[in-house]
Amino acid sequence: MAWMVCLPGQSQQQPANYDESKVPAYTLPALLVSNDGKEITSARKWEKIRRPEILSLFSEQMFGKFPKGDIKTSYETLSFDPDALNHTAERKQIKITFEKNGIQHEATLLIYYPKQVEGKVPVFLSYNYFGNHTVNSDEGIIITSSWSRNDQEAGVRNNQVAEAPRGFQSSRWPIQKILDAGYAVATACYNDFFPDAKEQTGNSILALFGIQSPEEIAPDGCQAIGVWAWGMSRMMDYLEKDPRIDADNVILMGHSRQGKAALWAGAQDKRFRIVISNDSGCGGAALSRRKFGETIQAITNNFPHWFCKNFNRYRDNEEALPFDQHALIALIAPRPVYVASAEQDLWADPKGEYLAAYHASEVYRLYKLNGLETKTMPPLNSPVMTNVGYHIRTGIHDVTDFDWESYIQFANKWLDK
Ligand code: GTR
Repeated sequence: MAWMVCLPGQSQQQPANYDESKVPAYTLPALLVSNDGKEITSARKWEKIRRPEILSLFSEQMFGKFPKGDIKTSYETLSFDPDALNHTAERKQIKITFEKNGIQHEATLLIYYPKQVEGKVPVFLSYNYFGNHTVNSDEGIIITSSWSRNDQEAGVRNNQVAEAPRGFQSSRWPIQKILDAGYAVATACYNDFFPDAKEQTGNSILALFGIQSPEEIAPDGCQAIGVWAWGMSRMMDYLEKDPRIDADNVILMGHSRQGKAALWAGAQDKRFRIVISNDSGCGGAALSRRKFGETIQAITNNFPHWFCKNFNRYRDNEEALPFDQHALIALIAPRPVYVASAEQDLWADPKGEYLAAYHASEVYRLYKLNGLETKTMPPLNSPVMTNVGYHIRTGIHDVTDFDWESYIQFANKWLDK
């Protein structure tokens, strides 16, 4: 079946550890001690001293910096249907054009608004993997990206390859359920910003800065994840201008590699009111030092175009990292954050995801907010909904109705509605 999504782990060459007893002993870098040894005892000190330190470490050592310089952005409404999805939704599609140095780059944003709610609505914002038309079989969705992982392997782009079938990702996008709960849904294909393959730098947003290949990127310059995170903020820029969107209540959700990008975007851009990491694993919510499942060695081998080159320093050298992924989650405080794992998704290290969220909770407590209280993971399918939310559900690496139902419940609980 040509359109089967490759399960994580299938393409790895390195043997992975799945034995809890072989997890090395490790010490996490302290969240509440500054680089020069000062104790961080208040939310104010966290925001003034420690948060900026951690943010620059992630940007210099892991995700990389987005290039400096203005980009001209314009928006064009490609279509508006006041009566979509069996009269339950309005559908809008917007072309966002980025321009610099005479080069243009486009992304297409698809938004469904719940018709039963008048005025401004909160929104779930999330990238899709295979093109907007794959999230629902709605014939009105403009085909945007024909990139697939298969195409990525082949290294060919648009038009030259078959399009992903309309609606084939709809099990991951219960749009009706989200609309019924009173939320809008906004999505664009992540390949619009950086096609997810090696050697695609020249087809990414980085080309606007004259960058055509990885060789032209500085050791602390961003690649795909940095660009995807940047793109999430650019979609947020549009949502802020949309009269139907309550831009104070934008929930950013990302699955897997996009979950890594969502955490990074949420860490940098405080406009995101809630951030959700679905099965984000290594380089996302999972602690690197556990070396359980996917490791820095494996991820940087398989995906050399995701992180900045400095991150290669930590291949099989996790102890040297000046942070671990609990610090990434902590950067989202005091905004609610939700980390979700799947029982069979061992490649993403569910326990490492839980522990990172648990350790990040320390920063939430500085704000007098509740986080995860215990190192023991909750039972299967039993979400914890403190300011740091968490669940581990039965099943594989995926996005399911259970995940979405939990995210809706979490948003209902924490948004100013
Ligand atoms: C895997 C990768 C993971 C995860 C996943 C996905 O191949 O090793 O880090 O991001 O893909 O994005 O589905």
